[in-house]
Amino acid sequence: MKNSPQEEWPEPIIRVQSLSEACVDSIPDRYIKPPTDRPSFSSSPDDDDVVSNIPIIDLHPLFSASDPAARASVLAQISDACRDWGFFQIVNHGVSPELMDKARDTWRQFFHLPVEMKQQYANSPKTYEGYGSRLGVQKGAILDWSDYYFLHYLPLQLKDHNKWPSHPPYSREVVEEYGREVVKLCGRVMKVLSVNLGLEEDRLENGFGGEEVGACLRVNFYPKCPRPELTLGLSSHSDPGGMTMLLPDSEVAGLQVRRLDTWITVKPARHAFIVNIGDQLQVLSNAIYKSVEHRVIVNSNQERVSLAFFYNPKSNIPIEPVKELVTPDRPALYPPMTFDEYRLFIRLKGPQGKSQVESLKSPR
Ligand SMILES: O=C(O)CCC(=O)C(=O)O
Repeated sequence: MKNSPQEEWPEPIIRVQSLSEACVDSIPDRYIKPPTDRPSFSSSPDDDDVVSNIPIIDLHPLFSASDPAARASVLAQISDACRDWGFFQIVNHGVSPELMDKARDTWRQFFHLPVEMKQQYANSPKTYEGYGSRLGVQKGAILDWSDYYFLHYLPLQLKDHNKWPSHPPYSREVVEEYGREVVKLCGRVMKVLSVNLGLEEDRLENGFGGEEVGACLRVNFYPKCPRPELTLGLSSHSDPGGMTMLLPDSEVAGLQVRRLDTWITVKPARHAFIVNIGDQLQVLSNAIYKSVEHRVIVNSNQERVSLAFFYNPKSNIPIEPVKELVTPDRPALYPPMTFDEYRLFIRLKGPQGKSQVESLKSPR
C-alpha cells in the first residue's frame, strides 16, 4: 500500500465515554452498523450454554517437571487449537493473578480520570500511540463503541515512558512489570507453537526477528451502550500482528470469535489469558495456523476493559512462510511483506474482517 499514515484524524474525535454519559436511549448514527454486522441477542442465557467455548488449556505440565505424557497432551491441545480455532484460553500460565488484576484495575482507573488528563495523551493516526477513539482514517466511516490506549513495549527504541500515562501514579511501573511477564510468557508459547510445527523451538521467534521482536499494548475501554443491539465495541477483524495475549474483563463478557457462520461468545476462565494467532503467524506457518476473525459486543449495564498485548515481528524484515513448511504440495501461500507495510492496512481502513490476509494469498 502506497499511502503513508496521515498526521490528523479526518474528523474531530469524540470520546465514546462522553457519548455514553450523554446518551440515554439512543446512539449517534455514526455508530449504527449495517444490519448484517449487528450482533444477535436472540439467544437466551440457556441457549448460550449450548454454544461451546473456545478450548481452555492448563499449562501447568509444561512449566513443571511433570510426566512426559501430560506434557505431550498439552502440546497436542495447543496444536489442535492453533490449527482449528485460532483461539484458546490458558490457565496456570505463570503470570501472577495479582499482577493481572492490578494491570486491569490501573487501566480502569485511567479511563475514569477527568477527560482533560486523558486528553494530554490524545493520539494521531501517524503512530496511534496514546489515547484514541477510532481505528482507520476513512472519512465518514461507521465507528466502533470504544476508546483505547495504545503504547509500545518493544523494541526498546520505541518504548517511551513519556507516552505512557503517568496517572494513576504507579501506572508506568505496573505496565513495565506486566509487559515483562507477558513478553516472557509469549516467548514460551512461541516455542510450543514452533515445536508443534515440527520446527526447532526458536524457529518462529527467529522468523520474527529474534531479539528484536516487537510488542505493544492496546487497552480497550467499552463504555455502557444504550443500544448494544445496533453497534459493536470492536468490528470484526483478525489481528495483523503475530500473537495476541488478551487479558479480558474479569466480570463482563464481550469477545466473540467466528466459528464457521456463527459467533461464539467467549466465557473467560478465571485469571486466564486468551491467546490468538495473528496474521503474521498464519503467514509464517503457511496457513497451518489460523488467524481467526473476532469482534466485541457491548452492553447497556456494564462497561468493559480488556488488555490486548500484541507480540509482533520486527517491523522492517520480510515475513513469509518458513522454508521448512513450503513443499511442492504446499507452495508458499503468501509473498514476503514487512509488518510495517502490512499494518498500514488496518491503520488506514480500520477493522475489515479477514480481508487483508485473504487478499494476499497467491492464486494456486
Ligand atoms: O476486547 C476484547 O476482548 C478483544 C480486543 C481485540 O480484539 C483487540 O484489541 O484486537
